[in-house]
Amino acid sequence: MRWKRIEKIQAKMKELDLDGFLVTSKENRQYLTGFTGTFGWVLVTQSNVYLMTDFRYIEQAQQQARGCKLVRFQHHTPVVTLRMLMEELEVITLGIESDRMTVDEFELLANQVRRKAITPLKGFVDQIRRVKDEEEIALLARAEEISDQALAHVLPMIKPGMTEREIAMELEFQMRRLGASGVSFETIVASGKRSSMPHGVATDKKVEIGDFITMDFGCVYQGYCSDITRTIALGKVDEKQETVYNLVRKAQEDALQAIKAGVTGSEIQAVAQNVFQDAGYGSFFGHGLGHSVGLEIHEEPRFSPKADEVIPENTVITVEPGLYLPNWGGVRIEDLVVVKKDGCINLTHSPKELIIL
Ligand SMILES: [Mn+2]
Repeated sequence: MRWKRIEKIQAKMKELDLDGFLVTSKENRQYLTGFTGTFGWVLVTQSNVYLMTDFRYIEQAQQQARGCKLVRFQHHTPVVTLRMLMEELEVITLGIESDRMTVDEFELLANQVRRKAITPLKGFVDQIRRVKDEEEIALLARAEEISDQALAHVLPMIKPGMTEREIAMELEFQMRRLGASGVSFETIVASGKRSSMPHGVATDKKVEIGDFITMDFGCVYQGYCSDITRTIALGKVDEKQETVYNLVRKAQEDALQAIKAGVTGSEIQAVAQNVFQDAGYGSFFGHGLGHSVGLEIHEEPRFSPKADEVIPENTVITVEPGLYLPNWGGVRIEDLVVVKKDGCINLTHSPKELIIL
């Protein structure tokens, strides 16, 4: 049980006059209870936390969700079980995760619970998840370390003729070997001209001498995601490749220097954008500079041109500038950092000088 997190939910419920808050999403369920099973609903009230799940997960829930009251879905459907529990607890007003529920689930719920008693809430738990606690930062650091170690292991294996898919598989295998439960998103390995596609997932293309190879990958470790990108060259580079690489590296370095609690996401975006602009490459960077990472790979807050909110201390966020020149290639470098009062702590330790294998 994560009491500090639950207390924050209960305080927000009080403000909105909610007797209960229903959690239906996997990540928020784990965040509030510790339970990692794929099926279960959580009902938070002012006095208790109820975890409803089925036969398959009872034993796991007992072990993981200590302090929760367990309710087994048995003779009734989940919505009927919930309605009965709400009656028993005299829960009248109910908040739900409007951004994590299907229309079908909502209709089923509204058939059981008076529609007027339901308050759809967007990002209710996510708002709290923006700032990571110590335990979360430790898990994110380990997840990122696993990715660092996998890259160090795989770099010496990369040879001309190896396919992008083979490189991706090696990275994924090493991360699993080091304790990851899986990948946090589909591994991107984009080489040669394909590296101009920011999200070019690995194909059967063979890597060749003179290619840039962009590897963007991450793992899930105890529920927490990692995210790293490195671009390396194979055999040799020409002058233009070196210029583009150094620009991306400078943009990232300047952004890293500027990050601290209290700045806005758009300010940091502008730092990187200005480096590219000044060099005449402004139009080749077209995505956000970074996103927060936690139980999900893409969380708020972000670095983007539209992000006007300030970044709070203990946000864990990526810094990933890139340049993409169509029909030529591209470079991206991505680190994961913890935002602090007067700077940031980099969780990524893979080298950033241009590696030519
Ligand atoms: Mn990323």
